[in-house]
Amino acid sequence: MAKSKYEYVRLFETDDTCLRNCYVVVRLDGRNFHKFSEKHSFAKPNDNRALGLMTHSARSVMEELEDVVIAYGQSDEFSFVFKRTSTWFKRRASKLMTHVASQFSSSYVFYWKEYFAEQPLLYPPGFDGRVVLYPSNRNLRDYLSWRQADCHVNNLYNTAFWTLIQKGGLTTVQAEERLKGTLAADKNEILFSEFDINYNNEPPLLRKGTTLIWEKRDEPVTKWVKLPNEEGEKEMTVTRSRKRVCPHHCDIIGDQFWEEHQDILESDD
Ligand code: DGT
Ligand code: MG
Ligand code: MG
Ligand code: MG
Ligand code: MG
Repeated sequence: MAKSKYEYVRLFETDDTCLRNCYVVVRLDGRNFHKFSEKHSFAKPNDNRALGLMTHSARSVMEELEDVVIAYGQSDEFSFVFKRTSTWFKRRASKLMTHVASQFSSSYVFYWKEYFAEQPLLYPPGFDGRVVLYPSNRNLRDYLSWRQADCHVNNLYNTAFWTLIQKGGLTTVQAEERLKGTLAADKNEILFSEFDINYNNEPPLLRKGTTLIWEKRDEPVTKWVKLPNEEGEKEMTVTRSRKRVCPHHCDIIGDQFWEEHQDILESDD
C-alpha cells in the first residue's frame, strides 16, 4: 500500500532507547501528596493504610509488567529496577516509564477501597516518573542505599517532630524550633529520655521502607491425579514451587541482604 503523505511525521519521533547493560530504574513519586495526605486524613507521621496501598500498587506493577527484579518504596515514592538485560519494549525509556506510572496509578485507585474503607477517594491522584540508568551493581546499590537513607532521615525527623506535638503538646512551630540543628543522636535522645521511645524499636516498615523481590515459595495445589490400573482419579494436594512478589522491611544498604538474595543482581562482567 502506498504511504500517505503524512507518514513523514514519524521521523519527528526521537530515539529514547536505554543504554545496553544498564539497570533501568523508574522512580515514581506522588504528585502533591502534601495536600493529598491532608485531604484524605492520613495518620501522622505514617499512615499504614497509605503504605499498604503503595506496596499493593507496586506489587501490581511487578506482576503485570516484565523484568522488574526489585522495587523499593517509602513515603509517596516507589523505585522499580528492570534487569540490566531486559529488552522489554526495546528498552524505550518512555514506554517503560509510562507503563510503570499508569499501572501504578490505576492500581492505586483500583485498590483504594481495600485500604481506606471509610475514607472516600476525593480526587484522582497522580504520580510523576523519571528514568535513571545505572551501569554497575555498585551504582545500583548506592542508588537504593540513597533512597533507604532518605527514608531513615525523614522518618526519624518526622517521628521526633510528631511525638513532640502529639505527646509533648508542642505546636508545629515549637517542634520545628526544638529540632532545628539537631543530629540523629539528638533526636534519638529526645525520643528516649522524654517519651520513653527507643527509635530502633519502631516498626521496620517505617524505619526501612519496603523492598519487593521475587521469591520461590512452596505452595499447596490441589489437582486430580490418575490412579493406576484405570481405577479412576483422586484429588490430591501437591506442593508446587511458585515465584511470588515478597515484601521485606530490612536493611538493603549492607551486604547481608544481597548475599542472601544473589539472584537479584546480574554479574558486572
Ligand atoms: P511533589 O512530589 O513535588 O509533587 O510534592 P509532595 O507534596 O508529594 O512532596 P514529597 O513527595 O517531597 O513529600 C511527600 C509528602 O507526602 C509529604 O508532605 C508527606 C506526605 N506523606 C507521605 N506519606 C505520608 C503518610 O504516611 N502520612 C502523612 N501524614 N503524610 C504522608
Ligand atoms: Mg517530588
Ligand atoms: Mg510527592
Ligand atoms: Mg516523595
Ligand atoms: Mg498501542
